[in-house]
Amino acid sequence: MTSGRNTIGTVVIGVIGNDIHVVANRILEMSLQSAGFEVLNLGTNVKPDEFADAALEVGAEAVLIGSLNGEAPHWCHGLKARFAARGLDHVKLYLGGNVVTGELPRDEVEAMFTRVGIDRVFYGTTDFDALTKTLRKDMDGTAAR
Ligand code: B12
Repeated sequence: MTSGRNTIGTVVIGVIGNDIHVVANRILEMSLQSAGFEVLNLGTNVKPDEFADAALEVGAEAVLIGSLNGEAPHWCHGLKARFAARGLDHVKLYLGGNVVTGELPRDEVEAMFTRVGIDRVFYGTTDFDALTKTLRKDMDGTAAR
């Protein structure tokens, strides 16, 4: 984690489940740090409770979850409740990557995950600059739903 001074907010990132794809996770960490966020990177193979525990520990305003191996529907089920159980309903949950197996229409994928409490779904190739802009707006309360 970087030094806590002069940052615009704290976020937790990681790759959920039994997922070892690490490349985007490292790039995302660097993008967020250079955009001015304080980042706790949990790395790969992160279980749902570990995300929630880490968010509680560092007072994160958002948790950015990667999933590349197609298992996101399984791992995201019940995720929001784990945050709620720790009094973290306000924490924004972002999900990105190859979040389903194979390819599905984007709106179908977004609906699948918003139904289980994910606030922002980024399906497939993602512009991390655009992502950090959305994150910034979510943190200062000016984002559109
Ligand atoms: C390298 C690689 C591996 C390496 C991983 C090495 C490592 N430690 O990282 C190895 C060989 C180990 C591997 C293993 C497996 N892999 Co693999 N792998 C890839 C590959 C070729 C490249 C991934 C990569 O690094 N891309 C570069 C990064 C920068 O791009 P990216 O990961 O796509 O990330 C972008 C977006 O997804 C998004 N994004 C990613 N993370 C996040 C997070 C957030 C918060 C946000 C907002 C956005 C976001 O933004 C990024 C920039 O656009 C892809 C195919 C491909 N060409 O994409 C398959 C791929 C991801 N693998 C796949 C699979 C199935 C597997 C295995 C299950 C194969 C197997 N049967 O064993 C295992 C998984 C084992 C496990 N436990 O997870 C599938 C997933 C299929 C799906 N989801 O439908 C893919 C898509 C290949 C395919 N076409 O079938 N893999």
